[in-house]
Amino acid sequence: MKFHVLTLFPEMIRQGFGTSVTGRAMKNGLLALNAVDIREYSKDKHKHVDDYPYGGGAGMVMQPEPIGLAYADITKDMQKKPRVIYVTPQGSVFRQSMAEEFAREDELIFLCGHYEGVDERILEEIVTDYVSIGDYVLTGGELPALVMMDAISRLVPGVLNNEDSAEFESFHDNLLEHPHYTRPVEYHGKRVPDVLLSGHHENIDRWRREQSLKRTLERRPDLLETAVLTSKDLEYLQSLGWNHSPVSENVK
Ligand code: 9D3
Repeated sequence: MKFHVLTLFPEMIRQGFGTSVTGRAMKNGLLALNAVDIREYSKDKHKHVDDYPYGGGAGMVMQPEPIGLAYADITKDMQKKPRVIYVTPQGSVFRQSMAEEFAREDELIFLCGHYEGVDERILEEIVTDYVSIGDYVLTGGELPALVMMDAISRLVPGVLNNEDSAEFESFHDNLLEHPHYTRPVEYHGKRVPDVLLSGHHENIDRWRREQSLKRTLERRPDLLETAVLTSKDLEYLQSLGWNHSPVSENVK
């Protein structure tokens, strides 16, 4: 997977992506990053890339020409037009299913906006997907681009070690994970739950399942709407006071 990022802050993208798992995958040749400074495509003697909005109003708008030239340069040797993701608060909210879809591409282009926005004409010309990471206001699109690239990268075959990739392939029934414990057996007066030390695997599995259910009910009750639940699970949830009539297809 090759990521191209059109940005005014290429160093932020390189720093963020070059560390940890994605950095290692770049060294292994599984991932590649081309962080492109839009300012380098400005024809202005002061390297301006923005101007006042037609019609008036606050702030500045990124001009179409530098972005168009940077895009032309990136795509000049490509066989087909790549998907171009404009990261914007006005986009669809990024989901795991979108990460899975984007991970099937060979190359992706991210466009990061700054100022009040980007001239609509270049967006109409090159953008294929408008994507946000959620309903909060950030200072720019660089962190959202990094978030999406991280989520996409771990789905590229070979990027994760075998242990972690086997884990995400296993089916979790759309529930949150149970709590985890390691040594010591007592920390600040709190003991590891006895069941985990018992060696009784059936009891351990049931305890973990119940912890997952309890945690999901407390923290993400919305997930229970689409969770895959057994009749035993339903009984346990009802003992916690959950009242919801499930859709029969989701009952295991
Ligand atoms: C000043 C007008 N703003 C309306 C709230 C527009 C605005 C544009 C661009 C506000 C913030 C930004 C910078 N953010 C992004 O480019 C961005 C973003 C975000 O802020 N939150 C969640 N996802 C994304 S994707 C890109």
